[in-house]
Amino acid sequence: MTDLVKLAEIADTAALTAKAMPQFSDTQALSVAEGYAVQALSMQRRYARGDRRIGIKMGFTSRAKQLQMGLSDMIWGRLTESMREEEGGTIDFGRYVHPRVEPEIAYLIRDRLAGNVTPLEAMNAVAGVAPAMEIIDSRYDNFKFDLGDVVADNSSSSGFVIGDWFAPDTDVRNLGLVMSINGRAVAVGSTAAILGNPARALAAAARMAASAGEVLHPGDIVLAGGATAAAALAPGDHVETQFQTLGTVTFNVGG
Ligand code: OOG
Ligand code: MG
Repeated sequence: MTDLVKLAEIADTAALTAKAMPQFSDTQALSVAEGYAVQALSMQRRYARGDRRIGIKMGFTSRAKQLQMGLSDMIWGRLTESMREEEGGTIDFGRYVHPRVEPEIAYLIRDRLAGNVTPLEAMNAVAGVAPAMEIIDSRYDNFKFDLGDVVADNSSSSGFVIGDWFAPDTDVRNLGLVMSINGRAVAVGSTAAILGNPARALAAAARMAASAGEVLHPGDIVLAGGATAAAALAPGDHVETQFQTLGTVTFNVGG
């Protein structure tokens, strides 16, 4: 029998020490359900050290992300306080294994959301929307994994940067965006790449989290998923994403 508690400890240690680990599926395949069980157990270890869950991130909500990673099922992970990086600030490269960045849309929850809701119902429970970037970091060697692996690794959740908050009725269905590193465009796309409308990812977050008995609480953040493929980060990088009508989100990578 697969020792899920042991795998959770391995995943937690890899994230805590920023050291890559072999894929779990190299030795024994994990089902997606087992992956979520490992994720929950490893996050319990993190919370026990004083970190706090502050939201949910969705993954593989765009074709660009699915194609880049070769996986096509939507996944979710837990965001914690310690993953929040300051907009315009400098991230510590040493906290990450092989980080990548991707443009996203963030939602701030105003009213409790649990279970099956429509995108419209989900939008009506929101206090604000913001342009954002997620800093993903697989803890697996070579950033390679199957579905069970990545879910067990908290869906590569590692860091995120959020720009200015806008009113909840701000139209973010189809906004052009350009992500640049050191002034060179590395990804160009639209928020429409996120399930045709990022509000669908918000509804999916409420639904998928509920399958683990979790609800979206007032004050929680939801990341809707990368709109484009992710780009690798290196020490010294300056990262900037311009979002049509929502302004710019930036951060630097420390050496
Ligand atoms: C998995 C996480 C996917 C997204 O926005 O699609 C994700 C990964 O690509 O490492 O965060
Ligand atoms: Mg993402």
